[in-house]
Amino acid sequence: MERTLIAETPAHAGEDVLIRGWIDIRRDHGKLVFLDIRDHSGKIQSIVLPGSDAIAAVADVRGEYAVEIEGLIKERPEKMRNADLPTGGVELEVKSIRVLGKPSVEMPIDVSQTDLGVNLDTLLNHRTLALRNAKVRAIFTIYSEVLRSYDEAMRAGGFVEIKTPKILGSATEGGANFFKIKYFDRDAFLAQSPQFYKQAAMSAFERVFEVGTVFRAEPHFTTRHVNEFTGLDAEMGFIGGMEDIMVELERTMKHIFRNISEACKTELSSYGESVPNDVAIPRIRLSEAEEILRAEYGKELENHDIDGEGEKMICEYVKKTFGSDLVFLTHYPTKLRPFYSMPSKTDPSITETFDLLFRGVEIASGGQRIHEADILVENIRTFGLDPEDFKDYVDIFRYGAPPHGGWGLGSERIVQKLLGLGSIKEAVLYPRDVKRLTP
Ligand code: AMO
Repeated sequence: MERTLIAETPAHAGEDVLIRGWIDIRRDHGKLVFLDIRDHSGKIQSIVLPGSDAIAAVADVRGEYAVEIEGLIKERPEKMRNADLPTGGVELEVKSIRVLGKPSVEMPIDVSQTDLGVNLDTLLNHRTLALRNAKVRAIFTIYSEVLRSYDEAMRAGGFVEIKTPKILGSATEGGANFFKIKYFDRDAFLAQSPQFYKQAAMSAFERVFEVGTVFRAEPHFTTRHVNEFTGLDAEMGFIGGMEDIMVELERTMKHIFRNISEACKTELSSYGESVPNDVAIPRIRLSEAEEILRAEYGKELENHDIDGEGEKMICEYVKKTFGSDLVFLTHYPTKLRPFYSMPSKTDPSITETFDLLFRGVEIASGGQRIHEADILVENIRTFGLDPEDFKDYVDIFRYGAPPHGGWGLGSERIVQKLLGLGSIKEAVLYPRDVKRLTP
């Protein structure tokens, strides 16, 4: 017999089917045995009757056994239907059951509970097993939809997908948060972003995007940093200014949220969350935000830089003033941005750059880049760096590059804030932090 997916069982009422899946929960009611079975498509209740041939085989079957079952799909009486399950109108009367794989150890956590109720360390130590829990799995169903929707939005906008090297001869984003690795007989660096390569690709394809691993040697423990994450990057040429980039990023975010609200209703509701509403994302200059923080919250910024607390406050202000869960902060000081950022024409002490904040946390940063080689070289020097170290990068702009810019968007932070997760690590399948390299 061919396998029937559990989601398709309602269409097979009155028929014998073969299903494969895990035992979600076993319940014994007198001589009756109830087994909830789940596969990748859904969940169904099955029943083993006392006189059936399967009753002996089911004797030692427990939760998380992988099984194959043949049985009869029966319509359930109206008053016994389970409205919470798409398959709640039917049940499977088990005729035979075969164990395909069984746990050989005591289960360290009970994944059948609605909420696992374990701390972050326990959750991550038992990550593979924890992923069998429906609520934990929901995070990654949504994550998968983020990736699919990003891809879809980018292609619809004429962006070409690229993959750029992650082993580099020099660090890209500057600062100290790079990983140095041994590369045969010399040193190499793990990519802190696809920045230089996406700009190089832009100079040929005009519009490119990348979904790629980003490595950051963040030595601290925070709720929003990991040492390895997946960046959703984009770069676009022939822009009139950074507004064009923000328009594109706003379009992309709205596409992602719209898809999630349609495709992931169950997952969102298991966290009691919904996607942001569709209002236009406000744009506020960082200098204005600084004023707002001072006036509304009595908060002073150090070096005109906004910290985590300031980001939370400004998001709260934007929510109550404009009804938006997202906000663009624009025109960051030159000193706070990488050397490739385009200085503003009217005031070179600020840049044509922005951050996108979502429910209190920065999820993206981007902006316009310097596209003239000589000005770039000068800026590299101003930043106290050696232009020789950036020769290949600067050369991109010696062959005629248009005004351009793009963004880097943190995929895991989108999901973290969307579901209100306490830590970004809950939204990373196997997170890496200072202490964690396993599982
Ligand atoms: P930036 O360094 O701001 O910009 O990174 C872009 C986005 O990546 C995410 N992010 C992180 N997520 C998890 N853990 C981390 N340690 C971490 N660090 C950053 C954030 C952030 O907004 N080249 C520029 C982008 C550009 O201008 O195109 C860059 O890398 O969501």
